[in-house]
Amino acid sequence: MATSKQLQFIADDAISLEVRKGLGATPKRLPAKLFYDEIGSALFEQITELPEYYLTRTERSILEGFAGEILQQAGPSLTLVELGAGTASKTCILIEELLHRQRRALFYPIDVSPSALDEAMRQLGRQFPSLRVNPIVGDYTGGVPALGRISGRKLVLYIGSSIGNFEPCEAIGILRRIRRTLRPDDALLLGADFAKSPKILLPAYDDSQGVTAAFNKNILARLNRELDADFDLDQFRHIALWNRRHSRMEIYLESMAAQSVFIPALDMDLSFEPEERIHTENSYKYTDEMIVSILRQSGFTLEQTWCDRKKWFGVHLARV
Ligand code: AVJ
Repeated sequence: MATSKQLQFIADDAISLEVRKGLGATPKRLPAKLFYDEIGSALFEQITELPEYYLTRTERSILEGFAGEILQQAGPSLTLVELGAGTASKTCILIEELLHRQRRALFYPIDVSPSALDEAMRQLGRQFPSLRVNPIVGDYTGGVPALGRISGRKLVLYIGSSIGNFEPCEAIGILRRIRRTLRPDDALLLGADFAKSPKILLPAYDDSQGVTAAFNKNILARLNRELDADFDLDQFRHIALWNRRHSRMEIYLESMAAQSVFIPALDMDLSFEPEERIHTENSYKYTDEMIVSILRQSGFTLEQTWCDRKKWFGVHLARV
């Protein structure tokens, strides 16, 4: 008979369930959102400053160049909402321009990370005294009903190319749920990375300093920290591939040997063959047609696109 001492506690929180499902599957996978613990978020910040990672700086330059046009197109008297705002570092560009056009403004940053929202509050409060910030802690992928209760014209920002981490059908689901909270005058501003040569894409996801490799491996380090697992990080290598058929970058962790790993919190034994991979991320790269298609299928119409001169990154304004 089992005594209470022999009964093990098996973790059953949301993360544990997803890890169990992903690492129990063939081929093995882990959800990309697991990247973003405190260490992973800091590593991502570092990625955005790498010479090879053009996305963040290209999107920022588009916002800097076209903030006036974007707000003009969105319409007068705007309230800003940002999905996955993080510390809202690129949003400042739009807020600054907005406060040239109207005396005061409201901003609803939405993010799963309370600490990121605190940081956004501090920064924005200091920089823009006439901005009222109402942070919302939560996951926007299931929709944010509270947005439906905001009065006045909204511009919903979904920038940063986060949409690229979702399968197109999931992206449509997310956009649909957002659309339900919008009225006819409201608009969506969607930032997405364009499909381009793998000569540009591959280094962006496999940089020479190894920051992206560290970002990817942090997911295993996190399982070691949080679930007491014994992944040997030196026995896995970071792999980035361009999948042309699906128009996406794919990120993997590849086992460098036959090895076994134990995850005590899940009471889970894993074995890896040499070169066996864990799929950790897809990053979809959109063509104009794909953008039009996901917007249309989620009930939006594309009104205008702004991009950089090389057409590496696009910022799209859509309406219900
Ligand atoms: C935060 C989803 C936009 O896909 O480019 C960066 C994450 N992964 N390097 C992206 C990421 C590897 C990033 N997004």
